[in-house]
Amino acid sequence: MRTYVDSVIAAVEDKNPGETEFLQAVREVYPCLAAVVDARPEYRRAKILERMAEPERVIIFRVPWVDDAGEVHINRGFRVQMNSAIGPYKGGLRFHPTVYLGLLKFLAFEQVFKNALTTLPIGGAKGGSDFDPKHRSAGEVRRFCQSFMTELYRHIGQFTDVPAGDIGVGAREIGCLFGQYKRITNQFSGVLTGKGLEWGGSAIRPEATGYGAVYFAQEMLATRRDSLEGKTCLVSGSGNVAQFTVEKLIEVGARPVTLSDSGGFIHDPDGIDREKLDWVMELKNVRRGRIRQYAEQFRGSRFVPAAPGDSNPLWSIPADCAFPSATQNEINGKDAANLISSGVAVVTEGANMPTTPEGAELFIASGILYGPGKAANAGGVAVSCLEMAQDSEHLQWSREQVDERLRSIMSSIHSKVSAVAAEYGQPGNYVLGANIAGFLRVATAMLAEDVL
Ligand code: NDP
Ligand code: 2IT
Repeated sequence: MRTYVDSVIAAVEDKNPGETEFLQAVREVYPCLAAVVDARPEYRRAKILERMAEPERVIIFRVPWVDDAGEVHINRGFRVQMNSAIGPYKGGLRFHPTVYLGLLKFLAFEQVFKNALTTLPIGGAKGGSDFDPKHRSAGEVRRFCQSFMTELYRHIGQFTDVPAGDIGVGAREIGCLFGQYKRITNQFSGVLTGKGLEWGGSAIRPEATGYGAVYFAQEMLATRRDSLEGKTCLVSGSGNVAQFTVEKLIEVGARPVTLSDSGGFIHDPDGIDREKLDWVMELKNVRRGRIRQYAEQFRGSRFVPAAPGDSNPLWSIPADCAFPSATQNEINGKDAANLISSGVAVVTEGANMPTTPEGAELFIASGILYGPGKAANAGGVAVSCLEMAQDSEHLQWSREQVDERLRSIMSSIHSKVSAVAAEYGQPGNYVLGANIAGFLRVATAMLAEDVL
């Protein structure tokens, strides 16, 4: 028999054809909510599930800019303002050629639940552009960012919508975007997070997603009286999240052995130590090079180029823990099976939805510790909200203060998600716990605000 949740999902599918990742995210979250909506008819009457799958507002705009050779380019800009029930819209901007509406709707949808889990007052949004910053000069990136903000500025604000970084948007891009916002509005406000320390940023914001993912893994391991010390860890990506995941792993005595980018991955069985990580940070953040150069630099490591196939050999390397930190759907069913059979006991998602539905099902069924992105990578947006708090009071907190709050937020997320999973009869199922806990907070606010 078709259930109420099935019929909501079918309606979302009908209404959003071709939005593959958005539909994947809805199909992952909504079945977890069946018991909740069955027990609480008021959610069904108010059509909370139907509303949550429809963005409050989507802005799509033209972004014209001129390259170094004088050629005009037209990109498409987006902001998906998904849900403001518990706070101003909040979520990153992604600049990547794969960006389209369906991708940003998935990210905005996930962000709503994630932000609710942080315990802080932030709604959910995501935005970006199909602009590819790779191989573009600093001047081209600046001109693109200025053009992008020249339209976006009228839709955002410190009490309305506060964007931040995501793939392809780091400190350099946030700087250009902030400079243009200030120039147009004549306001120095907390309209963006991820700002530099000297101009309204927060300590630990660059580190927060990676550190938070490691803190979440520690919380999960602690339930089995275990720790990260001495554990071999697979990390994918080599951008913001991957770099600070590796930094924290080194600090807690674990042994990260891989990093990747879209060209392939490196495996360093001796472990990526502090000195090697500093080299990677310089390579990626200053020289903007490729991860394959690592294998030319450090003896004993090897580079495996990305190749089409039914699995990624990165996930077949024997290890104790995996921290996928590159992009969506980077672990498929076969990869998940390989990870489980080679003995991985912990998977902590630094990226958003890095595991396909088949992979996630295998992780859950296997009983390993599996921390889904909306819980495990919430440290980034949580510290973004702490940046908003500091901007509002025109003060700056110390590194120690912010790190302490980040630890305590990750611990609260872990306790809440565990408790809710147990309450709904599936102890240890962090996917179920995260989806229900995030939903309950937003749904309660939506009912109370009663916007009809
Ligand atoms: P960066 O742009 O700093 O790094 C992204 C990394 O992932 C790069 O190494 C990039 O390689 C690789 N990558 C990106 N797309 C692909 C792809 N299609 N195939 C293979 N590799 C790819 O981004 P972040 O580190 O900020 O983001 C990584 C993940 O973490 C994303 O899923 C993001 O949504 C998520 N996240 C980020 C947060 C943040 O605070 N920044 C917070 C929470 C989640 P290449 O350079 O070759 O493209
Ligand atoms: O996916 C995410 O949580 C982010 N890219 C960070 C969002 C933010 O507003 O800090």
